[in-house]
Amino acid sequence: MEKRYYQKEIETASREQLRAWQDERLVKTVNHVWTNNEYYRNKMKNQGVEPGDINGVEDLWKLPFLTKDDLREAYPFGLMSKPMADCVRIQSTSGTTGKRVIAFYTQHDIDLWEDCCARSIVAVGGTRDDVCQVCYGYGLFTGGPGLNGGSHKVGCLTLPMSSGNTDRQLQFMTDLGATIICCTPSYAAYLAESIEERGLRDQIRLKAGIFGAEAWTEEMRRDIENRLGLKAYDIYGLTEISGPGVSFECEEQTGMHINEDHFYPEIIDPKTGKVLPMGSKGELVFTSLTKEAFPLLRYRTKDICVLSDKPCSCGRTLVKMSKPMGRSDDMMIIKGVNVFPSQIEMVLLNQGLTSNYQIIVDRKGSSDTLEVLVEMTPELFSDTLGALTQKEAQITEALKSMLGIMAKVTIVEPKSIVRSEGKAVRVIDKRKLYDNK
Ligand code: DLL
Repeated sequence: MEKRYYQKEIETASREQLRAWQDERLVKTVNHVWTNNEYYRNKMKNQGVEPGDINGVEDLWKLPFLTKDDLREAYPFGLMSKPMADCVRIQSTSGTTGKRVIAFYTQHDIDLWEDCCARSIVAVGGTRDDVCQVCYGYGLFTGGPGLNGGSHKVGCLTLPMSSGNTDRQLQFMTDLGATIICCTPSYAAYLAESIEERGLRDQIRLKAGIFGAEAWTEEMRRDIENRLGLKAYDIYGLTEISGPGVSFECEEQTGMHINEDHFYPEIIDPKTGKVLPMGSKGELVFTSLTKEAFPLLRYRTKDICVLSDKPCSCGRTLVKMSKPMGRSDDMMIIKGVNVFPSQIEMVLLNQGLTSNYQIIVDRKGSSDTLEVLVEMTPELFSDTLGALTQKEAQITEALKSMLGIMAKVTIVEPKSIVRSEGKAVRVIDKRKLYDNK
């Protein structure tokens, strides 16, 4: 693929230049929040730190962390750092794990966020000749608006589909010859299935997919690439920090380049808060360097990953983050063992099954139980009952060697697991019901 960048001078800048931008922008951001935001000023005072103590990113450790609890406490306006009159938009999280987070944007904030999304589209080969179908949700969710703005900036013909209505998605995809698709990986898998069922594979022109907003494995990447005949690229982001495009994958497909001129990353030990050296696994923390309305300093994402500053063949000098290995939130402790849904997904796909699965965790007496429901594939459908039982036993064995604990595996009928149009809900943890009582 021809090497192309949306903002070459930034994406391929020397590390010294990047550091100079980061230092300067951090100092500016710290002064901005100190002057314009009481919540921050108090937080910094409590930590005994003043703007004069921060001369660059080497002083970042002096600043307090910010967590989702701060965002809840300051809800809705407490972390807004520009007058309401300067803000032009909000976006919000779905609020599944508590109160919603509302993020505010000035026009300048939106402009820079859309640049980040444009970098991702160009990195997957997007140009003004492309037709970009955006099927992330529009509205409060950042996925649709972010990629929509990025697609405009690149000059693609943008199809603002939003999520759902699969028949309409496929009609536009085929009639208009979409070449790039943006959606969650679970919805991409569902679209692939629907295309196979309708016999539309020959009419699909997709060359690249920009998939993110939820955890997905390399196995799932290969599955989607084979079934949709495209290259599948990862994109990461979170509402608090702006939305999609905090980091994005390039042609190497080995991790996501962080837009470090806007977001400064740190990896910390989630237990002690200690900053860990490059290459260590830990919790990702971001400091926004250019945001005006809703700047966040040292925001703990709860996403566990590894950073890498190894040179990339694409020519970008921006450090890369690995796929998040699950959120510290997502991690289940079952029978005392740490289990991530992604480990289960990896086993299922390696066993020739699909990503149509569900994990049910429960408690019988004082003991935890783990049940995995996975849908039959067409090949298994024709098998005898004996063969199915054998397959279940094989999966149970593979899960045991991956996780170290026993799971009850049931192969269920095709289409019996609900398909997702946005972020898939893979885990039902019934234990939470008892704990919340
Ligand atoms: O999911 C923003 C987004 C939209 C990203 C579209 C990519 C594409 P939130 O709803 O605030 O924002 O959820 C943020 O989703 O902290 C991660 O745990 C998870 N996440 C996002 N991207 C990825 C990814 C959007 N590529 C939370 N891989 C984050 C794994 C992801 N997890």
